[in-house]
Amino acid sequence: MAVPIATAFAAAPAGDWILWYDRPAVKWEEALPVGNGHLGAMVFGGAEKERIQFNEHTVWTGVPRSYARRDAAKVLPELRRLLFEGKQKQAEDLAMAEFMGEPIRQMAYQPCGDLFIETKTPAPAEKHRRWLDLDSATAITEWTSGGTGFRRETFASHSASLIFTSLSADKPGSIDATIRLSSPHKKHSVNARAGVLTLRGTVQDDGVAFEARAVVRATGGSLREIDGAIEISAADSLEIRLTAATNVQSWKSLAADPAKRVEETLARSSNSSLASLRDAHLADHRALFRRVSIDLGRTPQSDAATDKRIANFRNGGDPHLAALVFQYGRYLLIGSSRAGGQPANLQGIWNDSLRPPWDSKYTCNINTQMNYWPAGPANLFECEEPLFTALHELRESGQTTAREQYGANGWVLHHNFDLWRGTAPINHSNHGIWVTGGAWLSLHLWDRFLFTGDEDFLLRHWPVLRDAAVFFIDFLVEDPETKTLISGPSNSPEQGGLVMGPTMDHQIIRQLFKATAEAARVLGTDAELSEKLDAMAARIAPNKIGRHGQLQEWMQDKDDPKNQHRHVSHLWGVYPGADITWMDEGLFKAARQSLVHRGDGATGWSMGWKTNLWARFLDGDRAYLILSNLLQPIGRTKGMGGLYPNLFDAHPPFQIDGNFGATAGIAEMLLQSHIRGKDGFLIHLLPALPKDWPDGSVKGLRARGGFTVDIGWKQGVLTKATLLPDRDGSVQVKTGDRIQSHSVRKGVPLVIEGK
Ligand code: FUC
Repeated sequence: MAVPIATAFAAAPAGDWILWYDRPAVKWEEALPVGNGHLGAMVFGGAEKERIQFNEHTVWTGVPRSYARRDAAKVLPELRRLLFEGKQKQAEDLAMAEFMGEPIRQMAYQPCGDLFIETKTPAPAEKHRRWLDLDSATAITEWTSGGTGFRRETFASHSASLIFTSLSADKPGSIDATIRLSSPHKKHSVNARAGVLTLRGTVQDDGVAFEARAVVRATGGSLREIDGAIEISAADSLEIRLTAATNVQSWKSLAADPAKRVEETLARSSNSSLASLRDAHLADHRALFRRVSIDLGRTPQSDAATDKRIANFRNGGDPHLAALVFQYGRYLLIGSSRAGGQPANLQGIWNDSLRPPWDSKYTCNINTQMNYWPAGPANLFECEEPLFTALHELRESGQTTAREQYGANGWVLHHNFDLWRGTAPINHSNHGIWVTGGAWLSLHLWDRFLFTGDEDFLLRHWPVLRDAAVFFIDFLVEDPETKTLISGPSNSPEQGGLVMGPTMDHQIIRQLFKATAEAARVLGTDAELSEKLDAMAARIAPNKIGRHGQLQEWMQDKDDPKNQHRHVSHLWGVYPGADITWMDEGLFKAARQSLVHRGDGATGWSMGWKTNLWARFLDGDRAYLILSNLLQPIGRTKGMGGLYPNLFDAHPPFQIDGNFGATAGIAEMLLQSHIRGKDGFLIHLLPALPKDWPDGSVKGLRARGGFTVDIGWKQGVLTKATLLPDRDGSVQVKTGDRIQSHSVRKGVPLVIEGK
């Protein structure tokens, strides 16, 4: 039942996509994120004291290096022999001694600095309110003091590569402020000269060096430098332009000059007014953000402060919060992953800790992949570019690992990478030796091609896909018992220890082989390779149903129905893969049974995955149940994820993959396009609509086969859908139980009328 909420400050800021609060952030997870793919910032939104904690995407510990262990391949036959003989512990010990990467841990993403603005106000702040507007990608703080109204705005411009903060008041001459830069890194210095604050620092002596500059401009009043800070007196308004850069030239070199980079960036827009830069920022951001709109209904609850909405969500009556979370995931991807920058890491681009959880790096046995799940369906293709660039670098680094550690051709990536593109197995042999990280990520390239049909794109990335597959030609071995081809040594992330033949590996490698063979045919290249891959794909160990009616996670029928481990790796074939679909009743039922066994709770990202899985199982209410677990305030259920006040997803602690998993999950509940029929892709409209969203619409989702899709529904039933094809071809459309084939023409909308 819907419960009315009392809000301390009744007036919600105007706009559909607003996160808002009636008090400043105290904890980092209450602050509001802005980002441009190169720089990220967390805006605390205090009145007298503002803190803008910022990151630059290449500030990491460590130096360029290879992690591959030379000649490790010599112990590979012994590892396999031990595992085939059931001597897992011995194999893990041997691998710890002679097979793991060097060093055995990868490096960590780091904070860069903090911008502090202290504003002297005549009286204590009143009517304080702060918010983040996703549509303008701007964080705003307003308050009044002694009868004067103040407003601060912060946005991260991708076009100008800067973070802008402005402060204005509704009475002239009211701004008295002190501005400082600082950094949590021990080795740093700050100076203030000619209205510019310069922060210089190093992460470690021989490693990453960074520089940040804040250019301060005041209208009216006066400006002076004191003790490494800038003081503004009696100004009408104030503007700060912040940027940062490092000496990281590439994953292989520290030869760049941070000061030069920062100067060049600032010079590019020094003659542009804040208003024109804001216009450019809005145009850039909205070109991506506004591609998709969603309406799940709006109620009075939707006007409450965001932290109160999270607390109330379980009581029902606020479907708009799910829509907000959907758009927030899109916003976060735009903020943390833009061409030319690093891919979104475990915290996107936002991190304030020198020792972040899991180093805030790239865990790729689920997490990095999940970050990019929304890119296709939620129409943010460009945002995946940084990942694709990284794949080329990983290919290069992963070739060394493949050769040294497996005596194999092609490239391999285990369960993590970092700025230095480490690809070797790390942490511990019982889960670090997992060979399909690169294979899975390479399938993102193929999936992009399925969405767009762009052959130039496929050709550009062909070496990555090809060499990912080539590795497994050398790596797979024949299982003495079943005579099928199996993967190993490897692991079903992150449980069960080192094994031969985890199901997930087989699903991924089978799909990789088929995709690579098909890509070769599309490109008219490597005919021999594609034949070989097809033949080998048919010999890979098949999915198996076990004694509890479950899909087996391993070669042996040893699944424990009480096991509620967060990873649901063997369901990869259901989502994000398409190895198992509703068209294959037996395996589909077994996979569903496995998901029932795993339960509805778990970490944030695990619930993100399960939302997508229940959508693929065509169970909208169960998908919604998981989503509501994900949308609860963090800490309500012990050991489970949830949301922080700023809607960041909690593993816990903060890990951004759950945000992206939720966005992808909501898209997957409304539209699916992973099945390929004889007449092109099968586009399934409203495959898993929950009863909590009886009326609604979504516009601008993308479907494989090259369609932009708008869908409207009432009382749980499709009213109308429009599919706009970007090429000629054919498509099958499924609504309810009905499937119809259509031929389509580029640019000519296909309209599907509902009841
Ligand atoms: C994987 C997961 C953990 C965590 C880490 C970053 O190792 O098993 O739960 O998300 O990545």
